Parts: sequence; C-alpha cells; structure tokens
Amino acid sequence: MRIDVLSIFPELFEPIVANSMLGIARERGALEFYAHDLRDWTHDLHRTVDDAPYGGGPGMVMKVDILVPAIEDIAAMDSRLPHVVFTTPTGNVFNQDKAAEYAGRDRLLLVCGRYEGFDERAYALADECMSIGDYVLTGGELAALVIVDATTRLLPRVLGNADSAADESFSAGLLEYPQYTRPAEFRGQRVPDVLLSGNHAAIDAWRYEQSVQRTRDVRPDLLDLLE
Ligand code: 6GU
Repeated sequence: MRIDVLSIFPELFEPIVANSMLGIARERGALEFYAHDLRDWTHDLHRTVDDAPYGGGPGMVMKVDILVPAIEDIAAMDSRLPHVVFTTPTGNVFNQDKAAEYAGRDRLLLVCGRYEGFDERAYALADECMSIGDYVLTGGELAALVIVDATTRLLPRVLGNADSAADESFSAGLLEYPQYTRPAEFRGQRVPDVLLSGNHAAIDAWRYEQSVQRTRDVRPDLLDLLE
C-alpha cells in the first residue's frame, strides 16, 4: 500500500519509517511511504502555514488555502485515490479494527494537525478524523506515526512470524499472556512448569486463562466489549 503524510515536520517520519518492521515492509515493497512538507505549498517569503483565528482567541489556525491545494496535489500524485485522514484530538479514537481496515486499503493520506487545529473549511477534504487517545499532543505527527506503524504490521508479507497474526486474532480483544525465555530459573524465579511440559493443549489453555485474568485485572472495559 501507499501512505503519504502531510506535515510541517516531514523529517520526523524518516527515522522511524526507515527502521524496524516498517523498514522491512518498505524493502519488501509492501509499503510505499512519502512525507510531504506543507510549507512547499506556501507562496510567501516566511512560508506561512497558519494565521490568527477570526473572532480572536489564543493560538493559530492552519490555513485552508495552503492545506487544500496541498492535499489535492498529493492525491493526484498517484492513480490510486487516497483515503484522507486528518489527525486531531477531536477525531474518533484509532483502534485495532481501524488499523485492519486501513491495511486493506491501497492508499492513505494522513494530514497532521498543528496549533489550534485546521480551518473548518479544510475538513471538506477529510474522509475521517482520527485521535489516538484522550490526551493532547503538540501535533498530529506522533499520532500519524502510530497509525502508520499499527497499519503496516498488518500488511501481508510484513509480520516476521506468520503465526503472530493468527495468535492475535484467536485472542482478539484480550491482553497478551505472559512470555518467558531462557534461563528456566532466574534469581529463584522459575518459569511456569506448564511451559516446559511440551503439552501444547495445556500450554494453550494456560495462556488463554492468563490472558483473561490479566485483561480482567488491568482492562475490564475490554471484556465488556467482547460480550
Ligand atoms: Cl491526532 N493530535 C494531537 N494534537 N493530540 C492528540 C492526537 C492527535 N491524538 C491524541 N492526542
């Protein structure tokens, strides 16, 4: 799939996207990624992307006359029409279902908000608005990176261990069970015997039980969603 981001800090993306699983996804041709500098669409000497709000008040608003041509131009860079997502704390909260939906699309354009937000007229170009949680970031760039990461790892041919995805869907909506690796004993703490037993049915049952218990303790709201 192709992902474009539009930001006033395009250089923030490359170090993340070039490394880890995202870098592998790119090498394998599963991900095509482009970060565009919104200031490339300005015409003035100061490369102005924001202005004071009509009606007064604190902060600055991102200019519609810069955003809209930028989004239109980026959309036209490929024959595939992008699904356009604005990152803003006023959007719907991103989750795993959304990541799976995006992984099934062939093109995404993430528009990163800064300052007090976008001029309301720019939203006409948004297919949807996404937040990544109930806290305020200085801008949408980190949110966009979260969306890129969660989406890319679900693309075919990306996840290192093909079983990981299947295991996740089996335990969908539950937190991960505890994991151990060698040594079998560390400072008196032993790995649970069942994991050394070689009995795979017993191991699966233990893990499921641990996932349910952990979810009940830490995120009971997730169990409510399953019912
Ligand atoms: Cl998408 N943007 C900003 N600025 N803050 C956020 C966010 C987005 N999601 C959670 N907090």
